[in-house]
Formats: sequence, structure tokens, C-alpha cells
Amino acid sequence: MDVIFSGIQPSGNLTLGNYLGALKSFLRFQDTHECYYCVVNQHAITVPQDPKELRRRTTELAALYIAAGLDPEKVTLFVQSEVPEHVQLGWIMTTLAYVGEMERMTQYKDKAKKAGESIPYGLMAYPCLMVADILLYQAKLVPVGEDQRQHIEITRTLAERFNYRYGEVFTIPEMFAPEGGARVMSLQNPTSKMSKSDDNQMASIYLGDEDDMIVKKIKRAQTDSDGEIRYDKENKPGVSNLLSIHAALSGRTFDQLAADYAGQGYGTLKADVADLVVGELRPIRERYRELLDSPELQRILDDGAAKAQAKASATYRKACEAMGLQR
Ligand code: AQP
Repeated sequence: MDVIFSGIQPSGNLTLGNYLGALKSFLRFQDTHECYYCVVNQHAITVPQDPKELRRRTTELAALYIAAGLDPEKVTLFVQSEVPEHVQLGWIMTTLAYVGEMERMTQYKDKAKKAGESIPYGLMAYPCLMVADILLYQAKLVPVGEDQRQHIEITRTLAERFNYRYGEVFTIPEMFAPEGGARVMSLQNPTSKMSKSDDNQMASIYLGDEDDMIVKKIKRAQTDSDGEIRYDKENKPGVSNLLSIHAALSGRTFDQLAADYAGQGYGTLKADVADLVVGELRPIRERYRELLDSPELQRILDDGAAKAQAKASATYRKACEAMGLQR
């Protein structure tokens, strides 16, 4: 069976973007692939985190994975910091990467700008840890949103560089981006992506938002004044974003949606998008609340870490042997 790996950072409340771009597509592989899904808490500390909050969010995110439909009997769910091989291989990857390559990463540039004068070095090294996350499991496919494309490319580059220098150790992975939901945009500024760390609460739909809050946020979403419902990302980013969310949840194409809404106003489109989002998120929210209080969760994560480590340590050993590092 081909291997799938992906992870999400517990760096804030998960958004509809994280759900449609990543979590929802995790589900489609669980019956057909060997899946490793990780809560990447060591990535989250590349920006300062409150320790108590980080611990709480890590467990909450694991509960959310299950609430969204991942079955711990079928997939391996675990927390990154419980498998030290991630950081160990991550160090090796920093020795293969070039500073210029790391400086070119768009996410680094964006986050460095926000960090101001004192940029944590981990922000720049972040992709090397992500490369290690993926390569440790010999993943063939990595389901992520569009914003991670550059990081998947550097993963392929470093895996090829390693294999060329030291012999074939790593599988070269490919990215899997879902149609429709791969890049959900901010509701308030539809030319930038919806993000967990956006300060404007109205810009993102959080998976924990109550129904009426979801409706309110979508009602207030930025659109435009021409009144026509059609997909045109350049000229109508707000309406196009609503259509993308609709398409990702209803399975309708943009052409079908343009025909469905011909002659109708943005109010109707917004009401329908709100219904779809509420219908999708409500059951997840309800399951999530039950799971948080369940003692099962810790057992699932302990088992997951043991299974993940068995796979990760075998790959790490091979990499060390190839490089001449004692283990
Ligand atoms: N707006 C988005 N649309 C589609 N997919 C998205 N993802 C993130 N935002 C969108 C996907 O969610 C997964 C988790 O990403 P992450 O936790 O590693 O961090 P990120 O990409 O940096 O996501 P955020 O929400 O923007 O977090 P912060 O604010 O902490 O940086 C990835 O697969 C990502 O593509």
C-alpha cells in the first residue's frame, strides 16, 4: 500500500481553509492507503506559543482529526514531538538545504515580515523539518492545501539530493491538492488566504464556530458591486471564494453554479453557502465535544506514536547508515 503523510499545526483554532484544504482530503485515503496523520506541534513553536495553550490545542487537534471522520483503527494518528526522529532527520535535512533555497520560501518571507526585527531562526529552518516529517514515512502522496506547494517541491529536491549523494533511501513524494478547497480565501480580504492566525475574527470560519456565527460571517463576506454570480478570481475574488467553498462542499462545478444562480443576488448565494458550511461543520463540532472528554484519546495517541516511531526509526537508521553516522 502506498503511504500518505500529512500534518496540521496546533497554532490556533482550525479554519474552514484547513478543513477543506487538508483535513477533508485526509479522509479519502484512509481505506486505500497506509496513512500517517500528525499534529505537528514542533512546527507550531516556530512562532512563540503559550505552553499551556499549546498542550491543550495539540490534544484538541487530535480530537478534531477523529471528529472529522478519521478512524484510528485505520490510520496512525500521533503527535510530532513524541517521535524524536522528526527532529533528528530534520537536522540532517538542514545540512542538505542551501540558505538561498530557504530564503526563497514564500511562507518564511510572509511570517518573517510579521515577526519584525527578531526573526526566530526556526522560521527559516521550518521546511527542513517538514521535509523530514514526510520522508521518514516514505510517503508517496502528501495531501495539503495549495499554499504548501513550495514546501512539497523542496521536499522532492532534498530527497533527490540525498539519494544522489548517499544512495537511494527516500521515496520522492507528490502533492495531493483537493479540487475546489485547496485555497480558501479570507472572507474579509479575499486576495489573501484564510488563516488560523488572522487577527480579524470575521475573516475566518473556525471549526468551533456556532451555526449563527457561521451565518453571520458569510453574510458579511466581502463581495463586489457588479451583482453577477460567476467565477472570476482576478476580478471577483470575494464571489469566487464563495463559489469555491460551495463547489468544495456541494460537488457542483463553477459552470453549473453560474447557471444555478443566473439572475440571482449575492444574498441567495451567501445563504446557500452558509447552509452548506453549517451542515458540514455541525456534526464535526458535536462529535468533537464528546471526544474531548474521552479517556480513549490519550490511548489512541500513545498507540499512534509507537506505530509511527517503528516506521520512522527504520527510515532514520537507513539514512544514518547511508551517511556514515553511527546509531
Ligand atoms: N486557506 C486555506 N485553504 C486551503 N488549505 C489551507 N491550509 C491552510 N490554510 C488553507 C492547509 O491546511 C494545512 C495545515 O496547515 P498548517 O497548520 O501547517 O499551517 P498553514 O498552512 O500555515 O495554515 P494556517 O491556517 O495559515 O496557519 P497559521 O496561521 O498558523 O500559519 C496545510 O495543508 C495547508 O495547506
